[in-house]
Amino acid sequence: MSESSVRVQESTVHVQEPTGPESSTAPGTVATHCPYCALQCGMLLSRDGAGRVSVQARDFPTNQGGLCQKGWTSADLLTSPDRLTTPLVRRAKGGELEPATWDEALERVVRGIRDIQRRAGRDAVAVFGGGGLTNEKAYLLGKFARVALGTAAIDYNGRFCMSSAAAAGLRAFGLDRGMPFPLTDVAAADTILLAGGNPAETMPPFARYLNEQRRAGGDLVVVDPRRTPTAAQATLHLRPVPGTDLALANGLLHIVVSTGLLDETYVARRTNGFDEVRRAVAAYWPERVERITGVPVADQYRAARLLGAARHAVILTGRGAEQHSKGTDTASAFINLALALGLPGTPGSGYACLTGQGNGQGGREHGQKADQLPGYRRIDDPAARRHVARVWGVDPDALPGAGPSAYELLDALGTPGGPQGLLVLGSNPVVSAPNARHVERRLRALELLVVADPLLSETAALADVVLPSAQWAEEDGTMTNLEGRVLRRRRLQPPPPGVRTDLATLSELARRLGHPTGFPADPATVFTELRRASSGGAADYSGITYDRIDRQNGVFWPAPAGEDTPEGGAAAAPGSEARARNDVTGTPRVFLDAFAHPDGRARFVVVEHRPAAEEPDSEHPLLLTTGRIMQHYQSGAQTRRVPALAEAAPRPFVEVHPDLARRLGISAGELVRVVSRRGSAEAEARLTSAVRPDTVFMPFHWGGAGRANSLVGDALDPVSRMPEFKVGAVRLERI
Ligand SMILES: Nc1nc2c(c(=O)[nH]1)N[C@H]1C(S)=C(S)[C@@H](COP(=O)(O)OP(=O)(O)OC[C@H]3O[C@@H](n4cnc5c(=O)[nH]c(N)nc54)[C@H](O)[C@@H]3O)O[C@H]1N2
Ligand SMILES: Nc1nc2c(c(=O)[nH]1)N[C@H]1C(S)=C(S)[C@@H](COP(=O)(O)OP(=O)(O)OC[C@H]3O[C@@H](n4cnc5c(=O)[nH]c(N)nc54)[C@H](O)[C@@H]3O)O[C@H]1N2
Ligand code: SF4
Ligand SMILES: [Mo]
Repeated sequence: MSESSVRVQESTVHVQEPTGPESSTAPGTVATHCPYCALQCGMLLSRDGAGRVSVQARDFPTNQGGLCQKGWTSADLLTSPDRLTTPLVRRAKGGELEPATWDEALERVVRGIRDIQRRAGRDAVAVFGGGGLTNEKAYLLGKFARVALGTAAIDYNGRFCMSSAAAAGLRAFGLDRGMPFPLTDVAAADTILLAGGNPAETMPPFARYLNEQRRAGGDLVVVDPRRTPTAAQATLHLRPVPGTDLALANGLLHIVVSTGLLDETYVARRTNGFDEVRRAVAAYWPERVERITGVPVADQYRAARLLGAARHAVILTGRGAEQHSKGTDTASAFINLALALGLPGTPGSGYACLTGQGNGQGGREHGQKADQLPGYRRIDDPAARRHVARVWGVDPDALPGAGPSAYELLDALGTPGGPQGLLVLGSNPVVSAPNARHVERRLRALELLVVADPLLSETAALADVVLPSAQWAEEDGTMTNLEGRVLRRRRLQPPPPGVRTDLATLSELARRLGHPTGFPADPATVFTELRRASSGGAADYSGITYDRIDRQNGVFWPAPAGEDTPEGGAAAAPGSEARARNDVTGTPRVFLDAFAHPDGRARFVVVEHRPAAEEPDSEHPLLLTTGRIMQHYQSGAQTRRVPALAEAAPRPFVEVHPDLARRLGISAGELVRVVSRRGSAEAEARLTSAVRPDTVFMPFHWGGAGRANSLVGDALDPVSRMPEFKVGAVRLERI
């Protein structure tokens, strides 16, 4: 790794001399992956004689020997004094959580479930999962809900993450693999347009690829209202008003058409529906787009030219473009632009969404989403129900239908007719859900809240029963990273006494609910069943085995059975050119020959700009946007407990432009109150010209008084049901 390639994040990426292949790992050492984000950086975990666990970077294709600070401090949580080592039970409503035996805790859960379901029906018990769970856990959780509980009410935090891009990908391509090509293609592109992503902080080792790309003469266009560390490295930084990316993307497409940059051959050969889109974007002339977005006309032309002139170009979206009440349409607008330029399915080019959670991709494929069955099958598809019911040994008619989406599920908790019991596994919605004060009230209204977590998260603290879960270094399984590459998570050591793996917990709960078989606790057994259940589905894992993953540095889905050999080829189009260009690792590149719609073509979708659900007014004159900082992960339940990270980023803050601060009399470091129509949050004012003077930015990693989600509203995207995390109206008050 040369010195300049770590320039952006010298302080944030820790590059080590890469270690050799995992076959050379010493006893007490395992080759695994980081527990946090979707980059799933390769790491070696070693335990010394005193039981201390150390982390070493491993040379894996996605991280090339780099880890961010979260990765290299990840083992600290294994021995954290905050770790739960015994179940906790609240024996009286309003009482305290007290230590209990597993038997007492599980009996309480089972009795609670039975009481509620007897009285209020099966759907009165709900499940809330997480995109950080292994494929095995996500699969078993979905089966547990549909078979052991028989409830339709299951959804997960991925709904808050990439659901808009997934919905847009499905409608355009007929398939949602967030990144339909390997990450290395991004680094090799002549031009990259990145809308609403800040990988310098959210995926630092990947941001090094972007540096390499520019060193090699490539161009990077970043679309972000803030001048982030990523934007600071861009050839061109477009700073739209939050919530206006759709208009910007339509405007870029307008320029592509008007300046002859359209790839007419590709559009004719590989797509449908362009004429309608061409007519629609005619209304997005550059001056109008400048009025809506604030992006100067000249910059719009420059961005379109950089994309249009590139031999290989990649368009990427992150949460900044997607987490809106028009997030699906916004992702569609960027996909339209990519299609007009002939990028998707062209080797070296493409459109991708940067999936965020550790198993954000796999987590959405195996059935913890309200409308899905394993293999990315639709729960309302009779053939899918028959297939999965056969694997599960149940009657297809006994499988519930689609349930409510994440926020709608949380919103209904404890209401008449809504769920009275909830099992949470792998999420901390008290901090991370929108309209969080309301969600907290709904959670408190439940008759039975059960949370399985390694730590007493803010959500676990409200529970009636808390079940201590094993951590990543204490379990085996698979994760599917942002590229659609299925990886092995390997166990270094058993969980501490008193702690169980989530699979063991689900297995035992199912047994006590009357299902002595069908819920194995062993990950390899679960994976074997998952392969069968996914077989023939869009996300086909049937040809993936733990061994094959080991041999091939991961396997990209789809990977149908019959190709389970090192010589096995791509699945997308057997015998085709695509097969030859893909290789032994499953299907690194989908869409090379055909898209997944029945006619093999991609679809343009007409999308129109519309205002955010909430616009500034005289009482709430500022825009609020929310997101992440490098040191903390998500709700912060984990990273706030890692000493080095807590020290580096100890408290909530709000970024305020110095001009705005001057106007309001706010000085640097002062505690201020941010007020929205839902409530308020207190945070330290951080003065920086990186934010627009009309916008403030808050990270969402803290609960309590500094909780950003106390401010966020309940507007949802009509297609994906994604909340509007990225734009709202607020005012600032001095305290
Ligand atoms: N350090 C860290 N890394 C993480 C995570 C974490 O919590 N912490 N979480 C992981 C997960 S689950 C995810 S989903 C990813 C998310 O990764 P990113 O998408 O990179 O993260 P965000 O900070 O949510 O949003 C990115 C940018 O969107 C910008 N933005 C805000 N509003 C708008 C808008 O209207 N338009 C545009 N174009 N941009 C806007 C923000 O200024 C921000 O810089 O990160 C993953 N990696
Ligand atoms: N305002 C605002 N809000 C947002 C966002 C935003 O940009 N702005 N981003 C949204 C996005 S993209 C996401 S992905 C969500 C994420 O939000 P959350 O779902 O709250 O994410 P985490 O903090 O990762 O929660 C994981 C919880 O599960 C526990 N856990 C970790 N691993 C395991 C495991 O293997 N088993 C079990 N049982 N528990 C485990 C952790 O200790 C933690 O308590 O937040 C969303 N909320
Ligand atoms: S970039 Fe993501 S996967 Fe890599 S070390 Fe950091 S948190 Fe872990
Ligand atoms: Mo996410």
